[in-house]
Amino acid sequence: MRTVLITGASSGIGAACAETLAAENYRLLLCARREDRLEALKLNILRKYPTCEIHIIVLDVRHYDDTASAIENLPETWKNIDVLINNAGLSQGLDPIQDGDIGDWDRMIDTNVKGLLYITKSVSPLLKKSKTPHIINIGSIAGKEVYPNGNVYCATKHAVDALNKAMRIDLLPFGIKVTAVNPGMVETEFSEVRFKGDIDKAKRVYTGLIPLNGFDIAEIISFVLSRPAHVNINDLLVMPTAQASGTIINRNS
Ligand code: NDP
Ligand code: 8X3
Repeated sequence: MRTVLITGASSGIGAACAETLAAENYRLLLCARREDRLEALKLNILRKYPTCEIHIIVLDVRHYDDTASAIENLPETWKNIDVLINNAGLSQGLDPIQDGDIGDWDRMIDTNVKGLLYITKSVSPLLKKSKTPHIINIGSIAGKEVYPNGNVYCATKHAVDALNKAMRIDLLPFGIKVTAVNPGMVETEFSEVRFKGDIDKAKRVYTGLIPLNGFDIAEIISFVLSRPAHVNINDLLVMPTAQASGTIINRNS
């Protein structure tokens, strides 16, 4: 039975990964800041899969000391981590660079880049002991191209792209698989967070097309994780059929 640690498990792609991997007999370490959401997800999964083992980690990945000590203080039975899904992340604001909000920039850089690094550094020693170690980094189409007003969010996802390649090199001697999964538009709480609770504005992002949903991404991650030991998918870009690039979208599909 493999153990997976999922960051950003309280919502969207991370929550869908938790449910999908529970169905495949994974033991789940669920990490996010909102404990009530993680508890609700745990109950929901246990209703469907009563024998699933689940441990909750309430954590803000922006703080290195908290991250390191949360991993260090895991019960011994939860230290056999096989898979890390670096999914926690966010976008804040969609403004031209000259009007950008410093707080927004800090939150994105601290979460999407530094948080990903902190959790990876903390979990890597445990992954080295696994027979089937694998890190999945959730990047984005925003890590492959830059779109108007995407500036800092795009920069953080380009950093994830670079770190994915760097991890692949540095962790190669330990047999740790490293994969980037880069989605286009996925309807989650992402746009609500980007537009700071403006639900109408968030909904308009997905008007006139069928976006991806969290389970579309979770199924792909499940496929990536189920390849034979000698096969690694390095980098994967997935978009709704109605999306051709960060900005070219067919809204009448
Ligand atoms: P959601 O807003 O639905 O989920 C984001 C998750 O990240 C939440 O569980 C949130 O939990 C967690 N999170 C945010 N900040 C922190 C933090 N400081 N510490 C710990 N956890 C944190 O969005 P998505 O599911 O869409 O996003 C997941 C990932 O997918 C992100 O990295 C995003 O950039 C990426 N992505 C999303 C796309 C989309 O269109 N939706 C497309 C491409 C990539 P909590 O608030 O409880 O801490
Ligand atoms: C999220 C998708 O298109 O807003 O990473 O960059 S997008």
